[in-house]
Amino acid sequence: MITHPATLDVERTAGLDPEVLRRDFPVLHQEVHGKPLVYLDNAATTQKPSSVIDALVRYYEHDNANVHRGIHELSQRATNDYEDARTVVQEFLGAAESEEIIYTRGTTESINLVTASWGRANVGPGDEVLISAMEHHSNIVPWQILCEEKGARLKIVPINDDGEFLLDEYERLLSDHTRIVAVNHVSNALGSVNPVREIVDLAHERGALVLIDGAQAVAHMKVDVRSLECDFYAFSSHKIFGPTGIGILYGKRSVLETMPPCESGGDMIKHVTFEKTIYNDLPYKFEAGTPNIADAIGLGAALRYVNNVGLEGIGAYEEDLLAYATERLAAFEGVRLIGTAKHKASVLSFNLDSIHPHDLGTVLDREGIAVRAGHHCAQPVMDRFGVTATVRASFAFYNTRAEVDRLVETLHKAREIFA
Ligand code: 7TS
Repeated sequence: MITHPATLDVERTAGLDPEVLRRDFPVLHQEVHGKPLVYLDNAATTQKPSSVIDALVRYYEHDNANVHRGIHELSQRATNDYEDARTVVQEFLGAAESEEIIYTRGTTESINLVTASWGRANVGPGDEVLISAMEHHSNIVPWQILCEEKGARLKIVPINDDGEFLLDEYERLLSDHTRIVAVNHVSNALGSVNPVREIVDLAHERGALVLIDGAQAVAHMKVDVRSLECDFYAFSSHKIFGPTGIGILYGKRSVLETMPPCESGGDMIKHVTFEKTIYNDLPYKFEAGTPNIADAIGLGAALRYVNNVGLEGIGAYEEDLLAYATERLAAFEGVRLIGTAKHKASVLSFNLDSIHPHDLGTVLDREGIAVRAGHHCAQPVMDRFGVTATVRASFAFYNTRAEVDRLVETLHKAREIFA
């Protein structure tokens, strides 16, 4: 029985109206296999509003030039817009300075930058790196490679049966050998929201740094890196309504300044002779070569869009939608929810009877419903819950209860097909 309130608390959601906002997203208005598209794969990538698409078109139609080089008008416009976007990111994350914002290709590259630069310089034999049992592969493998190379130990903070980070176990695993803790803010496979503030405090007490993988957080909640006091924060533009191929590594200036460059070449230098190279200042020290100018500008447009909608309203609206979807699926015979943490954001992973998630995903697709089926690049999470894969519905503020209802109806159909 559904006990969820029939209407939304409009005050909490700051009047967020998904039907109005959907008009900003051209891709949502289409039929797939003859049915209206229901896009529930936002954890994989989000759709783009017209303002982001327009920013890309405008840049290529009017301003395209290389940055930090030319004195000509177009190069100056490109440089201004590229650097303006960096300031938008700085304000969005609450960072103290725009020099602490480094453009990367995405979360994966941001984490690899930290392991390759900070890691190589600071992790040695006998040192320890702590990650959690619910990390995406991109926050596991780079640390694994670093630890193998350096003779360091990778330690894993366990999670409970609801998919919650175990703070007391974490405290026990922290030691004077811990150099860095790397955890996600929100798990992409489970939706758990992790107690990052406490994680940072406990790590700092032991003199360890903290990297937060914010790939699944930034589109759903307000993040303030200064109040979190984390040393690094990484996210991808494409998961927050911006273009693919661009992302961010925030780093505290005091940490970034001690780090050697990662990639080298043009733009990251001040002066080059065959004898010696003087590196550029932050953030350029970490941005070798011609950057992804257009997509950085697109990311700026995406964050402006999100600011206009308002993250508080987005968070409250999505919390309501997730609670509604959770209630409907929990009441569905044969559904096993994977990830039932008390504090969750926008992700609903599940299995239905013994139907293979890929088969279920295919039935949903034939009804125009896009979900992800698989291990979600988090195989250790699948192992933890004794499954090889799940079906994952993941929400954005443009999703509606009516779409959740269509998901549930289609699951009934699937059950009949596979009975
Ligand atoms: N960290 C988390 C928590 C993620 O969810 C992802 C991508 C990444 C890192 C890597 O981000 P990228 O932009 O560099 O690829 N997660 C997913 C997902 O859940 N489905 O597709 C990609």
